[in-house]
Amino acid sequence: RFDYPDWLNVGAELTDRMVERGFGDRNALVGNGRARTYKELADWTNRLAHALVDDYGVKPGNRILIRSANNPAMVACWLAATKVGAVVVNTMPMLRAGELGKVIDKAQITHALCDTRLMGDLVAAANVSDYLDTVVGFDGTANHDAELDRAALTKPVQFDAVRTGRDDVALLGFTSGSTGEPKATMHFHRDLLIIADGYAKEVLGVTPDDVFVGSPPLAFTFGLGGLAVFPLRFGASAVLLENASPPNMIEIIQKHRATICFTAPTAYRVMLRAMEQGADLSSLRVAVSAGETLPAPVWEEWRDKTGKPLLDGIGSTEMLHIFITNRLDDSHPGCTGRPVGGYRARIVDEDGQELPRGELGRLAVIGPTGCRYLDDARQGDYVQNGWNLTGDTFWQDEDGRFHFAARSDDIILSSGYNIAGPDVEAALLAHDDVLECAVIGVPDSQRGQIVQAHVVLAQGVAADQATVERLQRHVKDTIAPFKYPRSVIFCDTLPKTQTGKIQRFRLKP
Ligand code: 3SK
Repeated sequence: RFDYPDWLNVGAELTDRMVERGFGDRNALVGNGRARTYKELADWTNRLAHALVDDYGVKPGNRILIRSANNPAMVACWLAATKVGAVVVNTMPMLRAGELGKVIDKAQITHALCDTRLMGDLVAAANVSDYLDTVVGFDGTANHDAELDRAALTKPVQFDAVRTGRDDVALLGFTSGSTGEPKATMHFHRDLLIIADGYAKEVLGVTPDDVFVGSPPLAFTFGLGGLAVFPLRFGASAVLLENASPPNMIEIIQKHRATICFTAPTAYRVMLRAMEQGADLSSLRVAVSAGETLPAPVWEEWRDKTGKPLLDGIGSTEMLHIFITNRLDDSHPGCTGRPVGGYRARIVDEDGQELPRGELGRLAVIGPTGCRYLDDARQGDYVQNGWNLTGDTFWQDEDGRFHFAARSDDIILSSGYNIAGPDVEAALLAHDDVLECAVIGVPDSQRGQIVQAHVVLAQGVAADQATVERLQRHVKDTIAPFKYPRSVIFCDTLPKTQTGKIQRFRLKP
């Protein structure tokens, strides 16, 4: 299915090869007030590649850290580092020196490319690192006015990309999962094309006329795929936003007539409210939701307002991108869909035995981009007999579609009932008083565990006992009453990972 030449460099594939294929004059990346064509991107990345080799001594196999918000310069640095055969670790601007230090040590980073606006924490981490000795600043704005930009300016626009093997590691994706301790997943040059030639082609049907927009950081493989690899693989364009708050995204979708959006359910809820105030999001041909479960009411309201489905899917940094998804012509509320071509999935018990349709169990998936942790004993927990165990509890219906129940850690056992926290969350989110919520199980002497909801209230709603009782009544009226939250705690925010996933484990007593 995915047949690539032995020698493959994904940086060259997404730039020089696209120019050779006739896309040179089309816009590739837009950001910070400027658009770059494929030809400009190819030239830019080739100059940067020369600078990395000639001025900073980068060698194939060196590990390079990139630190930036989402902008075209970050993508250019990633492509250039990939062209020189380096292994790239993209990181998020929010990381502080301590967190960067862990990444640097784990990945044995020797070189770092950093937006000059974000130097402080990186320099602090470099000062105490045994590995990192070269930190180079680049200009993340459109001015090209930093050390790396100046070094690249005088270099030729032709660069022979290093002949990497298709199974050479190109990317280390870091994940803290929902449990805190960082792991690095290795992905090959070919993996980055597989997610485009699989998911993006088959499910999104990307064409050169598509304009991508979205919120996930490029440092998260969800964002790197959705906002760089997918558009560049098909001659489309991406608008990159340093600030991808929902209001900003809404403005950009309207301004650029974006056609494909990647973001999480909370942002789609804000978009739905904005449509009621007159926002025109009709240019969106596909809206992809992932990172958190998509509550059925949000799916339904989106379909009612736009006439199109919100495409829910599940991916992971371990698998690189989305591996089970709804389709544009086969999308259902509260359902994650079917495996992407090339992947297989099944539901298994604790011993890895396949369970009958309808039964709750562990999701196991197998496919071409499966998990390979860098030097981590947890490899054997995640991959068993070739099957990747994602840590999610799912069930499969009679038609073979997969349905998310909960993260396996988020199943609550109360008075003999198995309660999936996300069911209770979906019921709460359907109430206008609730902006965000997270549901956990807490120990209880009578029931083993009880359901506890942590709720961020919508503006102006009183955090009082009357609201608690209103929400409890609402849950009992919406889903099986035994699932209602016996304990409700109001809070201003919920703890989240840098990629926006709610960290329910941090709410546990
Ligand atoms: O849902 C996720 O966590 C995810 C992670 C990596 C790539 C894609 C997705 C959707």
